Amino acid sequence: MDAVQKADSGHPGTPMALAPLAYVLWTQHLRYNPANPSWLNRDRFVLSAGHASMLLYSVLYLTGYELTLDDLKQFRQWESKTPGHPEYGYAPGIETTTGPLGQGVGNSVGMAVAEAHMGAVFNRDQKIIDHHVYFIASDGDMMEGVSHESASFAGHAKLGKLIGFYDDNHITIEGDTALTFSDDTGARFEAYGWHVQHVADANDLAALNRAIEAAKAETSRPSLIVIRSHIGYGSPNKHDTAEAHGSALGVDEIVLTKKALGYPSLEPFYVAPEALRYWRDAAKQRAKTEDEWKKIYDAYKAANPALEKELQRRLRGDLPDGWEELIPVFTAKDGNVASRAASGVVINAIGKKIPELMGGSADLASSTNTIIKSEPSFSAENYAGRNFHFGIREHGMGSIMNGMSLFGGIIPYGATFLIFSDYMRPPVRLACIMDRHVIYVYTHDSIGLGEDGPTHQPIEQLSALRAIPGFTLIRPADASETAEAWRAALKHKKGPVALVLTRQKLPFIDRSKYASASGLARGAYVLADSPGGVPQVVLMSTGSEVSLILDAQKKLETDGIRSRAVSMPSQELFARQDQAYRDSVLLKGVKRVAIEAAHPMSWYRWVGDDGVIIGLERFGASAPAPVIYAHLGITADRVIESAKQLVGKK
Ligand SMILES: Cc1ncc(C[n+]2csc(CCOP(=O)(O)OP(=O)(O)O)c2C)c(N)n1
Repeated sequence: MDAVQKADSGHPGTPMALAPLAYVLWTQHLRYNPANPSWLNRDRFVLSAGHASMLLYSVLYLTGYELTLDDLKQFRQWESKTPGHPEYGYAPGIETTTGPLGQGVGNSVGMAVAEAHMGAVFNRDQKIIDHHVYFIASDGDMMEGVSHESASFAGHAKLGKLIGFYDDNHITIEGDTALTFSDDTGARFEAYGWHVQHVADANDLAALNRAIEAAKAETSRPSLIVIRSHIGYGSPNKHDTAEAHGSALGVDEIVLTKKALGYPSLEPFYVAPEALRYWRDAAKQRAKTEDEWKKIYDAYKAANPALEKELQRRLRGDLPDGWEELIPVFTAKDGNVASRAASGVVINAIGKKIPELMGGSADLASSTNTIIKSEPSFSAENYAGRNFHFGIREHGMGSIMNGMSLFGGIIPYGATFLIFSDYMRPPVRLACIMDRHVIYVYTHDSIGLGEDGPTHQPIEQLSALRAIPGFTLIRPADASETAEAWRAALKHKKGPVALVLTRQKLPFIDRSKYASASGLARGAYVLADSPGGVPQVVLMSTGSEVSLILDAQKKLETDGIRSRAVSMPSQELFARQDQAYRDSVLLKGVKRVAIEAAHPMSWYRWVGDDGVIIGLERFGASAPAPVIYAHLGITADRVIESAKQLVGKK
């Protein structure tokens, strides 16, 4: 109440209502150690209802994490450890960034997947990975689709270590949930295959305890505990109102509330010393769970030294020695290859050597070429499997991937058609905010997919994804660049990388005549210059349209125009190069033409004021790919025409 009042913004009602739950969890159940917030076998706790952040911050302070009362007084202030919503990396004990409702549920499922997988791979006689993942979800979390997708997957995968609390308080921003929400949430989760319990009174500590004990005892199904609570509990005039959700209670109401609750002082931020001592003592007791675990870990290490080394390598995020030697080299013998097919070859070549590479697709494996052959699938029967079947749940896939990545030791990849990246954009954005090393494989990347038509043909997706801060998009031009794209994606540990790949075959680019595809690492590189001096025009492109600039370059040459062909598979990697390199590729003062079968928005920076962008500002069409390309003017002829105009030859 006091922190929200001081900030004059925030959400007091749910922290007030769920204080008893937090008390029971942190003093009696959670395995954690404030002195070592990131020990491997701690229980994970995710506050999916991220707006209730003050609940988590208060408990982290009370239990003795590195978060002081002064930090609580800095709630929602510039560069404080206590931003409006919990943000990963700001305060110890925050396991993930939450706030967009539903995401925390998906992240929790991902963490439970990782717990199950890493345990199956690394546990021996000693169970070094064996803990629970808890989350708190609000009405909003339960209404959002991503929680449905993730919960459905969790039930199917029988993730027995996952325990969720549903804060059933009947209040959202617009008022009573009766306005919009008639689901029987408990019954819905039962139908997903969860073990569901009800606690009728959020203040009934004994009932909460019993329910948590029963949830822990249930090992073959995830658990949901539906708790009837009253938002703003204790506030004489604001409890059970939407007002208590998202505004400070007001100084007078806080006084009334403290009196009503019998709080020992009216002084803001007062914490009774005996209460603080009680919490800190309880935390010390809980921290013993780490001491016990350390003994198990030491025995494990002594019995399995090589495996323990491997575990630590994975947790550090170091790639195994020698993996790059396995990246395939594509030659003329391979002929014309779709980049999705080349990607499948690369995944299979390197996948065996990189066990932390774990992923799959949203039911499109045969189209996205993302199966590692001869590896088993992750399933309730075999958590050690690495081929992942997310089901047709793109949003859940993105959110689960974030949870897997946050756990550590796993580089998750997830695939779908580029068009359906729209269905998973919220977790993609959060992966960027949290600098997660996750890899997206987005195939069927343009009108080049042909007959499936405009519903499946991405137009604005490339520019929209490129606009997310911290996102790295790579759209390779041929099989060789696809191999380099995987190299870059695995080495790029800070933030997600998307490989954007074609359905259709791409012409072979003869690297004995053109520059090596290793230039991809710098985002853009010169494929070739026309002979005879400084180029008069720079032609640039990505992916399937690179072959068009190479065709155009040849024709321009016969017409006496010198051009430079630049492959720019990643605008983001290129933007991170120094100015000198960028100038050496784009040649300051020389006019530029860019072509990409997508919305032109992201190209303006690169062509300059006097350049030309050949792109698409309309939806595609259902027809064979070459017909669509011709009708929509994504052609070498358009490049030639534009280049001639720019050099004044037309
Ligand atoms: C995806 C998403 N949509 C909308 C919001 C804005 N928002 C924050 S809390 C909330 C709903 C509040 O109701 P509930 O989830 O029951 O939380 P409580 O009132 O119990 O704190 C909304 C719509 C959001 N944070 N995330």
